[in-house]
Amino acid sequence: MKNKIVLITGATSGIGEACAEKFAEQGASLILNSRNTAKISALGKRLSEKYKTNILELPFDVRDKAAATKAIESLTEQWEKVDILINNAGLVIGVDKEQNVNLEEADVMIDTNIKGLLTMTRLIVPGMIQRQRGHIINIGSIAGEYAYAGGSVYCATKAAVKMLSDGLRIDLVDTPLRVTNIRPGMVETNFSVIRFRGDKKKADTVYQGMQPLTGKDIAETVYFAAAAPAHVQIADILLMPTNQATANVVSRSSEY
Ligand code: NDP
Ligand code: 8X3
Repeated sequence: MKNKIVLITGATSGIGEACAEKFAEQGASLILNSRNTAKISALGKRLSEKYKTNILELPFDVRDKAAATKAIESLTEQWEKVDILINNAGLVIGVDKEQNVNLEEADVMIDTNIKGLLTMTRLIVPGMIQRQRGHIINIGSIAGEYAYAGGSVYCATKAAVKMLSDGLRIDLVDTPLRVTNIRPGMVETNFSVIRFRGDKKKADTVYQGMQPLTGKDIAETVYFAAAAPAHVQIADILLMPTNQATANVVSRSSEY
């Protein structure tokens, strides 16, 4: 991964942070994004000291098209040739039934998980085509395949990520660019804390009696796809804990 530039959205927590660690360890230069400037700086400092790798801090909200455009247009020659875009920023809020959903919260999920991902793709991929080099790795979800109670808006956004990934792969078929959709099942990160609007106790119950995946497990899979030889396109990976079978079929009987 030496000399590769990797842009990670949502890099300051969970899966994004684990990807940042993995790619830094492998010598890539990193562009770190999320909305939290202080967290980006702390992560950037930690990774550059530990791995002596180049880091660019690029805070913005992926929902804000103008801010995203300004940030990408501000990239200097050293940073503008992004090799790998990891579209990871995303979230779920609430477990409300579809008929009771808070429409503002639904907008946040749709604007982040679908429109933010599309904005980043639109801003980065034309340059990759010009350079005839690049890999777009979208973080989808098992939730894009199976709807579950109280999750329909989130599930719909991740179904959209699958279609945006498949569609982009078709649109880039005559180029050397690759598109990967990574679809994790349950991963213990800050994800469920956000889902339960900051209630950590409730979030912990999601993973009780079973061993969830970690951000590191997903980062290893993302790296596997990124490190495959140029003629190999890992199109889609569904991975989940051993005791999970669908989005909501989980065995909690195991002794973990
Ligand atoms: P975390 O909550 O731990 O991390 C989410 C990251 O996204 C944070 O860095 C957050 O930082 C950032 N983020 C959120 N909104 C925005 C925004 N508008 N603009 C820029 N950055 C943003 O969750 P995960 O690591 O679990 O989630 C990462 C991805 O993985 C998401 O797309 C999620 O849907 C997906 N996923 C998660 C699974 C799980 O079980 N955890 C399973 C399957 C998929 P900040 O809020 O500071 O901006
Ligand atoms: C997160 C996975 O199915 O637990 O994308 O909501 S799920």
